[in-house]
Amino acid sequence: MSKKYFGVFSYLFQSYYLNRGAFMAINYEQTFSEIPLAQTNLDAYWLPFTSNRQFKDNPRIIVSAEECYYYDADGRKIFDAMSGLWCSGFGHNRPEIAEAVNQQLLNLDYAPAFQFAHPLAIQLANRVKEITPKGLDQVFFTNSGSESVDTALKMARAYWRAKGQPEKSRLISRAKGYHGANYGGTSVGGIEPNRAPYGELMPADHLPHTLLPQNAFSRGLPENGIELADVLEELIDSHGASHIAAVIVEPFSGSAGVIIPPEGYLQRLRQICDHHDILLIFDEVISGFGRTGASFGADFFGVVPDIMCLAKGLTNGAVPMGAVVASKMIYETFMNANTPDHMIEFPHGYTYSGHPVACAAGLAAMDIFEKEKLTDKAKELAPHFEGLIHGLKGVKYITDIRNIGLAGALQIEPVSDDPVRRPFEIALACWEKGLYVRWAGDTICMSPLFISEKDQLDEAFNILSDCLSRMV
Ligand code: PXG
Ligand code: PLP
Repeated sequence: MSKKYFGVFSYLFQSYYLNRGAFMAINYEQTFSEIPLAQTNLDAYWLPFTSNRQFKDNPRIIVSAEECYYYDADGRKIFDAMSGLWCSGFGHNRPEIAEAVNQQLLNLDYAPAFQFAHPLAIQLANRVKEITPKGLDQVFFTNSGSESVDTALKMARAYWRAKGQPEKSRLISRAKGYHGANYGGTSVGGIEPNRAPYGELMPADHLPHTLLPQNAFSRGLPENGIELADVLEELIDSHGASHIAAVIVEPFSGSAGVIIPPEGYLQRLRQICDHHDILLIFDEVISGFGRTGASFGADFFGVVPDIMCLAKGLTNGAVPMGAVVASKMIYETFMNANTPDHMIEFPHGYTYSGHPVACAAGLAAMDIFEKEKLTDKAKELAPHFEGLIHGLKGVKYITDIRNIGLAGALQIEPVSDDPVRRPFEIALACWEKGLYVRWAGDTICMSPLFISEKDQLDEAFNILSDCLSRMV
């Protein structure tokens, strides 16, 4: 074996053995000694949602994690102020999840998802039903948020067909919404750069976003803009309610930079949907499982949708998994559609829907979520986070600051006509100083872990503030 390949294998081998037990001490020096060889082999890897050329010139390689920290290939300890990608709020490398996954792999690695079930999928469906708002009773498993969204859109359209109203097929979403990267989600998505490269997508109408200048620097829910929900009435007037299947929105927009709906806005959408017999879908991939300081965005805002999309926190990000939770009315409509019992009511699903290993991770994550009352933890920490993020008001180039629960964003003034450059430079400067924040469009986003300590957040904001002050 050539030295180069030996180096890579030896690194992988060492990382595996050094990381396999969360209780084992991590020997960083040894782990990282072979990393530079791994870095030379980046060619084959096409990274998702990444500036690949810049990355390959200056790779950021994360090799291990523990609680609220990442460790990179140079042995640096980095505070994770993003819960990975909004998904690992309960703490990295939870031994309970690792143990459950390990046991499951030794007991039942895979079971066919179509026409068969296994006990953990049934248990997890019941757990998700219990934890989600009353009225959302039927749980359909997917492998990601993107699959949850495409599942929900197909479910909504098939629901109206099952009811004998096939013309109710149009979908309405919102500008600046993010609904994953699959075809349906890209079509209803409202972040233009994510749509532009693909030409014609599925037809969808977009409500206006709720990012109003008069709401800049609101703490929590902004006051102005409830009337923006009434644009839904205009879309209904132009298409006719009899042609509209569903409205899909995030309770708060995460990816576009934590855009929070004004007071009463989601209630108004719910009223309009009820009045015109249109389904309301909440995409809670980010807002679910405690991020707002309530269990779900639906609980935070006091609005229950007909269908909810979940992922991320369901397994604490440890194993890919998503779920769609629908009302009994929707499920019963499929069941009562007058087809013989041996016919498939909803011809949809994935090889790995309800995968046994993902279910094991999900059940362990739900145990942690409930036993450690992590929603309460997020709620308790949220005012401290709010104080810190709004403490940056007045710093140059920050044109808005928004927050909800343990999610927040800084809006950064563009450099001439390039809105991305400055957030990118700020986040890279933070990374160099041991802090991971996310740069997305013209924003810097933060979504710290629920188990973060106040002094860890204080330190993170010191670094951020220092990096912001050095920007030219
Ligand atoms: N819906 C919403 C509301 C999301 O936030 C998805 C669907 C898609 O989930 P998957 O698991 O297919 O990625 C998401 C995912 C970011 C960022 O920093 C956001 C997401 C994913 C990665 C990065 O804005 N959201
Ligand atoms: N493409 C082909 C050729 C397949 O056979 C399948 C599944 O059987 C898929 C795509 C979908 O894969 P998945 O079920 O993992 O989403």
